[in-house]
Amino acid sequence: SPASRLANLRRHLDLTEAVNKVAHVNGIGGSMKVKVASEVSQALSLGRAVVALESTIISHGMPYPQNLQTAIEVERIVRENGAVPATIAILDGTPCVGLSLEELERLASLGTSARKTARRDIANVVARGENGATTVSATMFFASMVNIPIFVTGGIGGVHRHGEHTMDISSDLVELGRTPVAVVCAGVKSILDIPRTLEYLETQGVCVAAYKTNEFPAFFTETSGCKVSCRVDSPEDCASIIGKENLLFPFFFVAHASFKLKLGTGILIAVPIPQEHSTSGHIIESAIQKAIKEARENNITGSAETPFLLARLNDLTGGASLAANIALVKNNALVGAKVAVALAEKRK
Ligand code: PSU
Ligand code: MN
Repeated sequence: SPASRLANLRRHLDLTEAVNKVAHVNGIGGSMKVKVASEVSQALSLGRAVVALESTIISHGMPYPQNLQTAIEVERIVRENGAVPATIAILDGTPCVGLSLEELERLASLGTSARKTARRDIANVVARGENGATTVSATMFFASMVNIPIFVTGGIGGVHRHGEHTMDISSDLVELGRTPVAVVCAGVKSILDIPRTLEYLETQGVCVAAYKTNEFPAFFTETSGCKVSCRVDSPEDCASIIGKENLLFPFFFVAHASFKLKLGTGILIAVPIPQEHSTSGHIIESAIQKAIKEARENNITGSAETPFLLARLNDLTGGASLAANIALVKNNALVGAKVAVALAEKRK
């Protein structure tokens, strides 16, 4: 009908305006630019499914060229399942939402010479015009800024072992407590203290949902011995929780706004590694013990610790940990894209 066409057009215009506005946001020293790829801003303006992806996993999480291959594969899986991928990174000081192939290549070959950028580093990297690979916390920040409700990664940061003494708790956990984005991951690695990580997420008010299981997965293995309070069994199930919990697209859902909970927190959707890739879990556990010992002996702490452990783990397992890592990220991309599509369906 003409009325519904008009409503659709208005919705489109409102959102286009909202997305374009994001192009200039107030930052340090006045305003700063955020570059949103046209494919991404178009999908957002039409209310289509978009999946955000982080970039520290590319620069610091995997070696070249597997990092580039994986980044490309993950984007392809997202597309094949009906969503638009938006890899997020800071290039020459400009936060970018959605990277071209050339930009992906650049980031992948920069590797660890790109700066690992968590929330605390964003202003610094932007001010200095540096290249920043965004961690889960910084990626959530930008995804939320442009209204992308869902983000896929491999593993998130957590409470480090002995974190009760060092206070090394990843800013990813605090971000989940204050930014309304759903994060799909394969749990956290046992390089971290998993029970304390879950306690901290509870303190932050974060819903931790395990996908088709009652247990929180431990990245390389399907189980961690820790139960979660929420089990989800389908993409639609995930979408209904995300839709209840967070305010999506306030621009045209004004009438519905009062029915949303507007909790303002993120949601963690933990998807276990596919069974056929989890067999090497026990080999990996002994390598983890060794890598942690080496980190202590070499006094590697703070933001350097996670990249160090990931690289050592890969060496010590003869590449097995990398293969498992790649397999689970791809699986997360599949699930995340389906959740994004289910969310977009709900908005129609
Ligand atoms: N865990 C992984 N792979 C990764 C990371 C964590 O299995 O690449 C990266 C993510 O970008 C995550 C960050 O957000 O490390 C956490 O770092 P830290 O522990 O310094 O907060
Ligand atoms: Mn840390």
